[in-house]
Amino acid sequence: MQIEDIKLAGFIEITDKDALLVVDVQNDFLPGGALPVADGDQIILGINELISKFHDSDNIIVFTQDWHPADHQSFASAHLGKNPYEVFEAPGIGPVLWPDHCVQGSHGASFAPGLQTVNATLILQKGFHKAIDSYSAFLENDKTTETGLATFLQSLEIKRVFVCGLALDYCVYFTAVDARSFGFEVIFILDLTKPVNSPPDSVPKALQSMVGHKITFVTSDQILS
Ligand code: VGL
Ligand code: ZN
Repeated sequence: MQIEDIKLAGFIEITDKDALLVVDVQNDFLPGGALPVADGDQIILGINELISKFHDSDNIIVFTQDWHPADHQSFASAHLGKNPYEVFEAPGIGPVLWPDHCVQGSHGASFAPGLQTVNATLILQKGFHKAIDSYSAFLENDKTTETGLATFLQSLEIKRVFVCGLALDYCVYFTAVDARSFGFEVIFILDLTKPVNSPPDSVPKALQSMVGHKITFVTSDQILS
């Protein structure tokens, strides 16, 4: 399954039970960054427009930041003889190892230039446990440790989340699927996300899985306020 094969839902109106989740739009995931996503910079203006819509209607807006200690076990550099993007599986780590990226407090971990974060309701940092990665904004990769986001959104009576950001096949994908498992409806904004494409089948797998999890797909021009 490819992006072109996804069936779009049509127009969707934002209600007061909706939150916007902007996932990991950080320097290291932009072209030229440590873990570059092709055209990752091309989604920023569109995300800003969506942020404005959610802000104008007084909706919840959550930003996440990938936020790793310098010796994080998802980095190839933490494993003797291993290279970035090499296949690697350990509890809470994998399916591949990464270049050093989004180190806490670094320029690479900062939000992308121009991203409108001033109206954030919550900025959630994740991936800070040295031995456990967290692709998802809801649940760390041990599939047990919660980030607190589900409880936060539930306490605000949010029923549906709109997800966008970087990268389609990792943090946005796992955030979308975990949102479903916590009982939220999920609107996946296909034109406001870009993939890492590693390993090479990561995108078709992620798309297939999201279809199976009853996630709704739209493009940003179909979102009405
Ligand atoms: C991500 C790989 C490693 C992401 C984060 O934000 O999608 N991908 N860390
Ligand atoms: Zn990471």
